[in-house]
Amino acid sequence: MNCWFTELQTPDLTIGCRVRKILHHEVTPFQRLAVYDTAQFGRMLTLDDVIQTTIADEFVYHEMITHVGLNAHPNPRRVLVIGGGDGGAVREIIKHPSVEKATLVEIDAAVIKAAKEYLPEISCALDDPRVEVLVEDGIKHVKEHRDNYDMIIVDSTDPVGPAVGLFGADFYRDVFAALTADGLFVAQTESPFFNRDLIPRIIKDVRDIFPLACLYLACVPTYPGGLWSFTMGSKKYDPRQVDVTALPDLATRYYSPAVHQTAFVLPPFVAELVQER
Ligand code: SPD
Repeated sequence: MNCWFTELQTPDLTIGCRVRKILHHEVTPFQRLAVYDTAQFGRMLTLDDVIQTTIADEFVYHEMITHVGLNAHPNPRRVLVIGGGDGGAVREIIKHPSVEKATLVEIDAAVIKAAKEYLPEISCALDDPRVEVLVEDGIKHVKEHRDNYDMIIVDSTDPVGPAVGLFGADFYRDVFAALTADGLFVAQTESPFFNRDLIPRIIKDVRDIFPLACLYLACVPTYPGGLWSFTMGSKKYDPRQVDVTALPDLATRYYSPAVHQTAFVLPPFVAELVQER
């Protein structure tokens, strides 16, 4: 079969994956959702023809969006994930024994349903007793929950359509208010190659609101450019000051104590994006 999924990653760049089988396709109230079985990356979930997660490389993204922040906090008990309906972030969060409750707020129930059906390796923790799954708007949720979470993770789609509001200063202010006095948040913040206007704007907004703002990196092969950024805003703890010799063994494949440290080492072309202006 010569069938290809093609994502237009920038107006001038595509990634193509040979498709062995189209497993699912639907139009939800929010977006077009598809699950493909691809030759290179295995099963792959796309939203509006943008790759969200694949069986082959999801561990990089999900480990890095969770453990860096969770290990920067001495006792994260209540954790909120906004987006992330595939369940990958939640699966990683509950590896931390201190976590009493992980709340997932996903706007599109169809993402959760498709992940449970086609991506059980990723969604396997969604029925864990410590996990609460809410189908609602994450922006509204943070507005309505003050001083409630030790960590908030923004596991969003790209900043277009329904996710635009998750990349703005008003939202970061509500995230700040929803965090406890020593809380911190991490958001996926796109490609340092292709989002060179977005990242400095996010860092400035987070710096204006949180005492500490920093950026770290990981390599996600199916995302545009491969090199991916995460931005952290923290009220108290500096993830770069963690004693990595004391970190727990979390059974991870990308994240490790050494990676925790080196993720904050920014190549000069990325460092210039986060410079104070
Ligand atoms: N360019 C796609 C970026 C998608 C980031 N979020 C993915 C969600 C996986 N849980």
